Amino acid sequence: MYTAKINELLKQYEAVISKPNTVSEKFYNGVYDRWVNPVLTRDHIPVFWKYDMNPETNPYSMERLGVNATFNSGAIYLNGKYYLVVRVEGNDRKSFFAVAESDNGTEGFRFWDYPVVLPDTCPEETNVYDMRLTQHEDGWIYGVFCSESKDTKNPDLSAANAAAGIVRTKDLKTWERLPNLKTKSPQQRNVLLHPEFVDGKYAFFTRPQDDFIDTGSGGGVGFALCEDITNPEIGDEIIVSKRKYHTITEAKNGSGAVPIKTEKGWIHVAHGVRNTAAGLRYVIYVFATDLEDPAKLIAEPSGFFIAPLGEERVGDVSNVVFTNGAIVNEKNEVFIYYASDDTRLHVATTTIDKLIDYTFNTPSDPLRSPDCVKQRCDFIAKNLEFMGK
Ligand code: BGC
Ligand code: BMA
Repeated sequence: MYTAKINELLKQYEAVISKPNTVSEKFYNGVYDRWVNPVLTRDHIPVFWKYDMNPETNPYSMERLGVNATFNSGAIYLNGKYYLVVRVEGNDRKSFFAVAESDNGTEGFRFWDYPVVLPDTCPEETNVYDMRLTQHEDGWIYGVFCSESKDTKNPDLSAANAAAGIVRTKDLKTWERLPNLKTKSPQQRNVLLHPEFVDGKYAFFTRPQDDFIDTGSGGGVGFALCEDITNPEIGDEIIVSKRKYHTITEAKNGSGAVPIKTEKGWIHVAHGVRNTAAGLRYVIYVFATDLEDPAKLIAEPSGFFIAPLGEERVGDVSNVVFTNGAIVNEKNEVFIYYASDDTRLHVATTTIDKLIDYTFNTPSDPLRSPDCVKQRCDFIAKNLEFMGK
């Protein structure tokens, strides 16, 4: 019924999906494990999304609608299964969302037959990406994502506007679209909904920015409350995790995964960006906020948590790791889904205990070389004493 080539592609696809994954032995830091294989690549895209399967209309077994990349994914754990809402990018550069499901979170991710079909409510919207999935205490699962539109007032062809799009669902199948979040800042990216009410209100972590690319006066990861989620609007944003000179967040930073609740505080796995002669370098960092006041910073370990390593360094947008999803299962195992280079998706695994230890016992950034040397010398001195030298 299929051509020999299509049969071969179907076999190759099954081989990719059923390939076992293992913890990498090349990498160790005691904080988290890296895994050998990416959990999702463009080879995980079903053959029938790309090829016309019918030999009569596709005698050459030719790809008709290619897929370029599978990356920045929202993540959620439901009924013992691991679900990702993946950013899939077609060869046409447009992104869309698709659900992939796995039994154990580190391998076997398989896309559902159809991508997510969002209600098409914004005629000017050109691209959507980077959904954060929040299991909210109001009973809904919210997806907050970047809704990108052409800036028609600016003659520059690349001028665009970024806003926070909001959808909600109960089953990842039927999605209700709410209006885009209204904020005082001209643009927004990397917005997510906090899982709990704060002072009886919905709470958003934001990333105010003056321009589409440059954050400008936007000082970092922001926070604001919202009265009505069906008519979502926020007032002034408090800056929770600041952008700082000569750190990993100098150019930009932004929320990543939905905050993880622990006995010591909310742990945020976010991203920081610095500029280099080779372009922007994106790394993942961690900070924590207060359980009572989720806008209050209580810990910020120095430096990056995950930086692009080895093969992760090269892709469509090289020197980038980015996260917008993590899962904690009932064994308190933590799965951090991070993409490299806007190309493929990986997983790093750790536990809540280790994440707490990392977050609260890693020293903070002294911000100046002389103070960093002092920090390291004190550290060495303690060790040498312990070592009896
Ligand atoms: C891309 C995003 C990118 C953003 C800012 C968008 O057009 O789709 O991946 O983060 O531009 O560079
Ligand atoms: C951004 C993000 C991501 C992307 C990154 C690197 O601003 O929102 O979509 O991974 O740039 O291109």
